[in-house]
Amino acid sequence: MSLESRIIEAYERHPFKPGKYEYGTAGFRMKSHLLDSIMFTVGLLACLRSHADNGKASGVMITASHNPIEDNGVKIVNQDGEMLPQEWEKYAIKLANSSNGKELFEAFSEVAKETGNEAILTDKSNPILVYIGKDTRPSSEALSASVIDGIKSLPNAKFFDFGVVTTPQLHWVVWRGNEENVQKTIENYYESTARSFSRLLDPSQKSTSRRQVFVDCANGVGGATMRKLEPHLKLLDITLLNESDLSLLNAGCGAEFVQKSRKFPSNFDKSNGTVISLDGDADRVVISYKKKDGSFGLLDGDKIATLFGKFVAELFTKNKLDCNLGVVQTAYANGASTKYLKSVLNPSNVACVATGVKHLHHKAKDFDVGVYFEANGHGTVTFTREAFKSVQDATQNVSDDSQIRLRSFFDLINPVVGDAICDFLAVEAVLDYYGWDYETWDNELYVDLPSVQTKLKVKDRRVVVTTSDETKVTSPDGFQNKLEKISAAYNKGRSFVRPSGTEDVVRVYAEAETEQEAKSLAQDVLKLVYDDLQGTEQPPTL
Ligand code: G16
Repeated sequence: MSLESRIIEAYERHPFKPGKYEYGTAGFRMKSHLLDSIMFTVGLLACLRSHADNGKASGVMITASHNPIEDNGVKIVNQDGEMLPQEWEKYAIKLANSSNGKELFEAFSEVAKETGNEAILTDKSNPILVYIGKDTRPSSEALSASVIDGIKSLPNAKFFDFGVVTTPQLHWVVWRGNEENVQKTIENYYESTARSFSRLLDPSQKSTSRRQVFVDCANGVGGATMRKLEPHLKLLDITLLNESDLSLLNAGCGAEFVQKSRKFPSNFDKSNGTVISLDGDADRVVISYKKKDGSFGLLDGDKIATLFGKFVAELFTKNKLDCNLGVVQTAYANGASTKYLKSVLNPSNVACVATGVKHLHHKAKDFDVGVYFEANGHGTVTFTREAFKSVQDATQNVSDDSQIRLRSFFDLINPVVGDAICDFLAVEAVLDYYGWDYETWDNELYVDLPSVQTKLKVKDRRVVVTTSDETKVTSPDGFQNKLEKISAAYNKGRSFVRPSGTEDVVRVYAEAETEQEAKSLAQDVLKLVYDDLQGTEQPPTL
């Protein structure tokens, strides 16, 4: 059978649902019943990525992360373990919007030709390999089967199904497997993570004491991973919360809930002090704790970025290593964190880009070592091969703890994608290094300006157009002026609005000198959004 007939026949089993599908902030994401045909086309595109790299594995992760249970989504993992290159997103969109098999085959052929992969259309000997992972949502199994159907329509394509894994685990096996030219197992991920963590926390390997931690798994896929990793983490005494009740996925728990609502996750007894919250697919982490005065404290992505930045800068200096260190944030970064970073780094090494880890990751790679975090806890540390080599060279004849720590930090961090588990383990070890508790960490570097994040449904969120760093609205006309006037009425007032890339809402951010002012500013901006952007629900009362 010709390739054309194979694709047409197989695509018939995955009927296209009319719509206009976009590869958004985090891939394709929507109500799960709309995704069947899209998954099939993603299988094809992942094959093209692998083909473009002589059969190195690409990856497909099925998850909708922080979204509600009825949603699902898919992200394509590049052969280097990072996200799909942005210049390929238009190809993903083109395939996903093909309304029948003939159109899909034509689109596939055009993309193959345009990307120099014409041989995939005729030659059956070129190797193609795709790794697949999925979260625990009820719709994920069938959607994963649709991806596999897409892959199977190419006669020589092979795939390996890793089953239920976190998003960062799938990125890790793609990255490390291709780098070392062997297929990695998820067991390798556990061993490597636990080994580097134990050396980072306890370089002399003499400790017998265990740090107590509570981990809120958002009832997402991180629960299963933490359960398997836990026996390897001998220096931690871990209690898992919200581990696997799918009916409560991301509901009242998890990083998104804790960061946006400024509340402890459900099932956490605050007399225990501190809780680490993962999001639904374990690529984000925030920490909440009870302050000495009894109030709620949040340690978000900005706090993690500044902690990691400080640690790396100091250990590089201590080990006499030179490094161009940069930190990348988004408009959501608390103004106080940006001010602090600009005071300790060259201000041009503190960048602000649009929301979406793909933008931060890309920018971070401009630096030898790039620390990037969204305030919502999504982030990691990237480093060049040269920077990693200089760390390896400097720590070859390991003679002191700081050398072991520096090396272990770079071994633990997952440089290809934000990994909530590696990030929180690194936080635990770095805090131990400084001898800080969570509250000391919170107050030591800078104190957050009070801020509020909220959202509103409007008639069409796409009418909102912003500047590339999302700090200002450029359309509709006059909206930005009104926003600035409202913000100027508050001490240290700053606010912005942007259309979400993962939900059908406009997001609102506001910060000001006091909590009261931040809330009031957010309330005023919500009203402006409601009035000027045709809100379709009443603004929440903050
Ligand atoms: C995704 C993206 C993040 C982004 C978040 C919210 O996270 O990967 O970079 O911050 O959505 O995006 P938006 O405000 O555009 O809806 P996740 O964890 O849901 O994959």
